[in-house]
Amino acid sequence: MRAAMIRTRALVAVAPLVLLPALGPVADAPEPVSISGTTWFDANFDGIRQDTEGELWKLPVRVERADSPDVVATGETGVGGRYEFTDLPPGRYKVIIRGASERGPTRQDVGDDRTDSDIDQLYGQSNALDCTGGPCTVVDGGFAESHLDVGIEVDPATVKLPPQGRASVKVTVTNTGTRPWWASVYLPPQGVAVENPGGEGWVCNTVDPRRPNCSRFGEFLMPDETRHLWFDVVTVGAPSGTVDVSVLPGNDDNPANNHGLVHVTAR
Ligand SMILES: [Ca+2]
Ligand SMILES: [Ca+2]
Repeated sequence: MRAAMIRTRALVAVAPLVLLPALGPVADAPEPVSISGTTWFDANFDGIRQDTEGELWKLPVRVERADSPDVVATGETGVGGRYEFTDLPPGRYKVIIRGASERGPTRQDVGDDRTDSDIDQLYGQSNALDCTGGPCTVVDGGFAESHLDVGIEVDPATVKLPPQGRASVKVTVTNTGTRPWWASVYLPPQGVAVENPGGEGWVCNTVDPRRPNCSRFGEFLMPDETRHLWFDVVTVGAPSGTVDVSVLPGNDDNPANNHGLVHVTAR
């Protein structure tokens, strides 16, 4: 049975009528617009609501102006995971839906607009909505279990070098979890040196040669996203050594893949 609709009253007053010159025709007042949607639990994190995936209640929802942080309406989801804001003045808006700490927004806009999620994974925020000419778009929000898992692979994992030799190592960093990750990779060498790290947006710091590290300032590694970086491993006297390439994200749910060890042996 279809659940009853919950109406959430907008907190903003309807814009006043615009008065035209006394002798001219009087314009119609702009029709108020409404924004509605449904929130649901994306159990399989595919960004699509299947019939078996239930609604989420009591999630905070707010409407802001598209081009500013001005909040024009707030509420929460109710029966059936529904929310609706009515009597909004025509304008350009965005919708922000908050999940609980253990759940974050699922993949955005993956397919059929009737069954997918319309908010981004970082902030739970919709794209800008053009509500200037009548009813506005439905904004649905899917939320998935929060799961952080970043993994490292190194290639090659074994390097044979002569004294003063040099070889390039490729590092593959992949986010296989459901949460965006603010990425940092550490490249501490033992018995060898790490030089020239970088690539694909990584900004690397080699000031301390014992602890080179690379980060992606201002850019998250999103779920399913892979980024590579490269560095040179250089023998510096010792016949062998290692580089323990690692990611150290807080609360990684699968730390087993957080390291990629490069073995350097003498040729
Ligand atoms: Ca799903
Ligand atoms: Ca991991």
